[in-house]
Amino acid sequence: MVNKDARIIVVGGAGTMGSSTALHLARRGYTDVRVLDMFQPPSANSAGNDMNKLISTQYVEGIWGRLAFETWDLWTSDPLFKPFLHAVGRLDLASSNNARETRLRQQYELSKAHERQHEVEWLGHEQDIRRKAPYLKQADIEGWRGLWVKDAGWVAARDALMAVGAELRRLGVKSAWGTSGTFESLMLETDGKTCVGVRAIDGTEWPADLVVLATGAWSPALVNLEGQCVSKCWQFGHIRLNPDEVDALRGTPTVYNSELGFFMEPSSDGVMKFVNEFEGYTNMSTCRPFGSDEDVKISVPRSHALHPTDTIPTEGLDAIKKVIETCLPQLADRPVFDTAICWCADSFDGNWLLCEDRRYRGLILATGDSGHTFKMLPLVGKYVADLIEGKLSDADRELWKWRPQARQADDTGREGPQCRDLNELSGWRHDPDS
Ligand code: FAD
Ligand code: FSA
Repeated sequence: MVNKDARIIVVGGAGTMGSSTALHLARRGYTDVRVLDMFQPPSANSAGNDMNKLISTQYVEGIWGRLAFETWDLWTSDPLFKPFLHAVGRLDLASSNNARETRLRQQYELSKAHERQHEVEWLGHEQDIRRKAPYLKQADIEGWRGLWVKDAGWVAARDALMAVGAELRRLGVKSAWGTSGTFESLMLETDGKTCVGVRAIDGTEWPADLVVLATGAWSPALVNLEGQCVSKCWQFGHIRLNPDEVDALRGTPTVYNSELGFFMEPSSDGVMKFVNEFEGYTNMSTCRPFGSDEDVKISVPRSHALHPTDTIPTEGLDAIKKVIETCLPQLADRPVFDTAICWCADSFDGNWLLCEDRRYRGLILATGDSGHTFKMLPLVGKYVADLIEGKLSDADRELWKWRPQARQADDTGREGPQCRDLNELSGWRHDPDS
């Protein structure tokens, strides 16, 4: 059991899992919590630093089904999070009669039967889709089918991260940003097995009784995770709408198609984000994570915040334009601006790596992803705090355990073939000196 006055450091504490962890710890009365991060909230390096993110409760089955309802309940009730939820519903669509459609149909059947989820509708014909979503009247959706779910929508992601950061300050959580907040290594006891703090890249030492590593896509490059997570990136871009176009899309359900991409209504000042869906890219590089006694070649994030002249691969830009052309052809002539790459640390099975590190006593890992942890912002820290307090259920502990042996399972929880490397692609890298 950890005492309430234990010194707890959360590395990555201005990101999604880290700020949620610090929030839950502070709310439970821990008095000496400090967040470290390269950037202050909303961290410019966080995958969550984005105008909006999808949220949905349609998964129903398994762990993500349970978590989706739990997090929905927090977004709809917790005064800290409520202002950032836009419960506009979701259209989850498949372009053709394939496995994806079968899965959506299963989700529909399961949802109808679920005690919590009756407000779903099967849209078995493109006319059903257009009736539900008149804003898709010009869309090229012949043969599309899918699901409408009411308890879904989007969250104002960057604003929510910022609000959590402000709440952490109000609750007395300490912080360090910039070079003194940037993790370089763990500090270990002479036994080499007990973690006693964190050393930052400027040499600052932060002694701690407990360290939580919640560094998202950077985690595998910082601490040797023995291949359990792979950093991968996705991309997005924006277009500008006039006030009439904004009005026409206001409050409309989010649109998602796993073979194409997704979008949400524009902001009130006319900025609309589009994301293409695909299997992600790696950025293979040489590095030496803490705990590794030799250099390793793994995927390492190259972030937009640290490389602001980078854009996105040409094929990615084309794929984003295809989402617009297909769904909202009347907007297809708009220039796509503010394109950026965004990084996640995918675990091989799509579940969190949320456990005590077996190698270093006093180190908790709160990382691993499957691309939908932003919607868990109000919730994920509860589970980290439960882990710290020894309250995690056996089933959850088993699901999120340290599990390098299971890497061969070959179940990424993702669709699509093996992903490609950014360095094979053109159009995105614009180093000022090249
Ligand atoms: P992050 O939020 O990225 O936090 C990691 C933190 O670690 C950052 O603040 C970073 O600055 C910090 N850090 C890194 N290195 C160091 C260091 N050396 N020292 C100190 N701090 C460090 N999820 C959804 O739920 N819905 C969506 O619609 C959705 N859309 C997405 C779209 C895109 C294009 C992408 C890329 C992701 C999307 N996601 C979505 C996924 C979601 O953003 C991630 O699952 C989530 O943000 C991951 O949280 P995290 O805490 O693990 O990482
Ligand atoms: O339904 C969702 O919440 C989609 S999350 C969005 C997403 O694009 C992933 O689908 C993608 O694979 C990647 O992780 C980026 O985020």
